[in-house]
Amino acid sequence: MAAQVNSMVGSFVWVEDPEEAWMDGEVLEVNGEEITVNCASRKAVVAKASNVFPKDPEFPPCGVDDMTKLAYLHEPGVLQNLRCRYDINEIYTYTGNILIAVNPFRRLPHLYDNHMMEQYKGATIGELSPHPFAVADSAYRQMINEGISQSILVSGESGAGKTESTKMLMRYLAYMGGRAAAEGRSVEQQVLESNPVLEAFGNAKTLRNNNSSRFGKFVEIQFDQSGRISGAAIRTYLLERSRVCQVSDAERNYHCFYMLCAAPEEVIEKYKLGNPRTFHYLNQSNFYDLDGVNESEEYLATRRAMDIVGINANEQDAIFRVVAAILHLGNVEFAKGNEIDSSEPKDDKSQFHLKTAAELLMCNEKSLENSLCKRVIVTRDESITKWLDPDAATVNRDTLAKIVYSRLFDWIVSTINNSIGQDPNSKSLIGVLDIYGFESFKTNSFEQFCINLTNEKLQQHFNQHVFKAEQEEYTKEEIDWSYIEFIDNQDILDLIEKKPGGIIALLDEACMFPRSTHETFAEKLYQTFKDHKRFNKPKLARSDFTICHYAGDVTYQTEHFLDKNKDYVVAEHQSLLSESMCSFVSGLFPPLPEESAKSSKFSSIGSRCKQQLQALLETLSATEPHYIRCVKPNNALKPSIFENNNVLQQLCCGGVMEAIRISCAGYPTRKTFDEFVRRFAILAPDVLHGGCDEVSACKMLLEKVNLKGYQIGKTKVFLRAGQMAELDAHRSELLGRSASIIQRKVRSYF
Ligand code: AOV
Ligand code: MG
Repeated sequence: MAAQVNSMVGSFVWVEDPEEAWMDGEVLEVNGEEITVNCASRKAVVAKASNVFPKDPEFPPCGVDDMTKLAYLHEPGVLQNLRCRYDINEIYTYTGNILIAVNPFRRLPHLYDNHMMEQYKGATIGELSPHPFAVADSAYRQMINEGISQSILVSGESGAGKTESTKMLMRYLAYMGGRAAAEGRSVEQQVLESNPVLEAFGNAKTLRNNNSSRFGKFVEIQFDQSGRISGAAIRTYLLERSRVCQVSDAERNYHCFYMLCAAPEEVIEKYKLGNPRTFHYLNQSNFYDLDGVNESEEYLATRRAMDIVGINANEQDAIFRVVAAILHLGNVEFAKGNEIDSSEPKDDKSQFHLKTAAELLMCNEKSLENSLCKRVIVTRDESITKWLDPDAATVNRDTLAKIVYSRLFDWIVSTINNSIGQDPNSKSLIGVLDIYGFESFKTNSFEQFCINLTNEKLQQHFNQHVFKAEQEEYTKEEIDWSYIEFIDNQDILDLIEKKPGGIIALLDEACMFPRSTHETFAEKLYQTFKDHKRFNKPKLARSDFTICHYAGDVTYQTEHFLDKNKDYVVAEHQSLLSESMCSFVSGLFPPLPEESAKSSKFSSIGSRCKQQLQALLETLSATEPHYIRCVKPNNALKPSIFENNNVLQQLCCGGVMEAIRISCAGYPTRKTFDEFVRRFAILAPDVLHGGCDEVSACKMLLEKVNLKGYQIGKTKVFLRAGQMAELDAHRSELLGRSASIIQRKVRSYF
C-alpha cells in the first residue's frame, strides 16, 4: 500500500513503530521526505514520508462493521478499526465477504442465544452486525435458492477460535434445518453432539489453547429438497498420535484420560485406576487440572453425548476400558532380561500393570509381554525371533499405545457417521471446515510439516477464489482493471508434493530403503533442492531444512520424519489384538487381506495426508466458499489485550490484508445484465417497454439512478463497493410504495 500522504503541518497521521506497529500523532514539520510527528505516547518522531499514513479525522468512535467502508483503507486503519471494535466487544468485522473474528477470551452469551439466531434468520448480510450466524444464514439461503453446495472455511492459528466458531455455525445450521417436532435423537442433535464426543478424544490442553483440537475436521451437512438436514458426514484429518505417550510440560494428554480418572467409584475400581499423577502417560507433564472444568461431570456429559450420537452403553464401556488399558500399558517399564539384549517387565508394579492391561484388552498376558519384548524378523528363508532391549521394548510399548488410540478414535468417528447416516439423495450440502492453522515452533517435526502443507493447500484455494477468480473475471469481461500482485504459492506446493521428486516423494523413498537414516534423507533434500528458492539449508545444520512458506520460514528437524511417516501396525501387535476375546478390541484390528500381510509394503502418512487434502479440495471446489478468519489478539489467552503486531501478522498470514485491497480496489458486486434488469427494472419501468437490448437497458437504469464509477463488462454489470446498497435502497422504497407492504431496508453489498 503506497503511502497516500499529503502530510500537512497540523494534519493527523499514523507512523510506524517497532513495538506498537502504528502510532498516531500530529504532523509538526515537513522537510522534504522527512516528516516530524508529535505522538501522544512519545514526543516527536521523525519518519520517512513513505512510512506515514493519513488518519481519518472523522473515524467513527465505534469503528465500521466492514473494512471496505473505511475512508482510508490501510494497515493502521484496519488495525484501529479491529481494535476499537474489540474494546467494546464487537469481535466480528467483515472484509467484503470474509468474516474476521477476534477471540474475546470471555463468554459473551447474549451474542449466541436463540434470540440472536432468530434475528439472523433471513436477514441480509450487512443488515445486522457481522456474525458467524450471518455467514451460516447466507450459505443456507444460497444453497436453498440457487441449489449450489456451500462451504464455510474457518482458519486461524491455534487458540484463535476456529472450533468455537465452527460450533456456532453448526448450531445455526441445525436451527435452520432442524425438524420442529422433537423426535428423540434427531439428525441435527446428533450432528451437534458429535462435537463434545470428538473433543473428549481428540482435544487436549496445549501451551496455546486449553482446548486445542489435535485433528482437523470437515463436517458435511446434507439437506433434503425442503432444506431440512437429512444426513451428515464427518471427516477427520491426522490425529496427533504422539501425544498419547508423550506430553510436554504444562500441556496435557487427551481430555478423555483425565475424565476417566474422575469417573464414578465403581468404574475406577473396575479399571484399577486412580490419581492421574500415578500414570506415566499423564505425569510427564506436571499439569492436571483445567480451570473451571470438573472432570467427573465431563465424564458423565461425554457419556450422555455418546448416547445421543449412537454409541451404545456396551460400546462406551469398551471404549473407556481401552482408554484405561492404555494408561496401564504406559506404566509397564522394562529391565534387562536373562538373555543378552533382552528385556522383561521391570518389577512387580510393571507386572501388575501389564496384567491389568492384558485383562482390559482381553488378551493373553504372556502374549502381550512377548509382543512388547520380542520381534519376529522374517527373512527370505526363515523367521527369527529377536529380543528387544529395554529401550526398544519401551518404544515398542508406545507404538502399541498409539496405534490402539488412533484406531479407537477412527472407530468413534466412523460409528458416529454410521449412526447419523448419509442421505444418498441429498443434492446440496454445507461443509464446515475446522482445521489447525499454520504452525511454527522452536522445533518443528513431521506433524508441523503436514499441518503446514494443509495450510498451503487451503491458502491456495483462498488465493484462487479471492484473487485469481476476481482477476480472471475482470479479464474475461474485458473491463478496465489494473492488476494487483499477490503471492502465489504453487511453487511451495510443488516443492512438497510433486511426484516424483517432491519432499514427500523423497521421504517415501527413504522410508522404503532399509538403510536410510534421517541424515541420508536430509542430504538427499539438500542435493535435490539446492537451487530451489523456497528451500534452504540452514547454516550449521546437519539434518534440518527450511521451507519458505507463504506465512513465513519454518525450519524442520528431520530426526523423526522417517518413523513418523511410516504407517504400519507391528505384526505382533496386529496378531495379539485381532485375537482379543473382546469383539470390540479385535474389531479395531480386522485381519489384513492376504497379500498386504505378506508384502511389507508400507503406507505413508505423508502421501495419505496429500491424498486426503486432494479429496477435500475437490469437494471444496464444487462448493461456493465462505471464509471466516479467526484472530488471536494475545498469547496470554486473556480478555482485553490486543497486541497490534501479533494481530497484524495473523491478518497478513491469512491473506486478509491482500483481500481487503483487492476487494476495495475492484468491483465487489457483479450481476448479469439479465439478473440486473430483472432486479432493478422497477426503478425505471419504461426501459423495458422501449424494446431495447439488455445492455442498453442496464445503462439506462444506471443513468437514471445517477451511479458513477461502475463498469459494463461483456455479460455483467460491475458495481463498486456500496453501490448495490444504494440501488437496493431505491428498489425497496419503490416496492414498499407500490405494493404497500413494509419491506426491510436491504443493505446488501452482494
Ligand atoms: P482453535 O480451535 O482455533 O484452536 P478454540 O475455538 O478452541 O481455538 O478457542 C480457544 C478458546 O478461546 C476457547 O476455548 C474459548 O475459551 C475462547 N474462545 C474462542 N472463541 C470464543 C468466543 N466466540 N467467545 C468466547 N470465548 C471464545 V486449535 O484447535 O488449538 O488450532 O488446534
Ligand atoms: Mg480447535
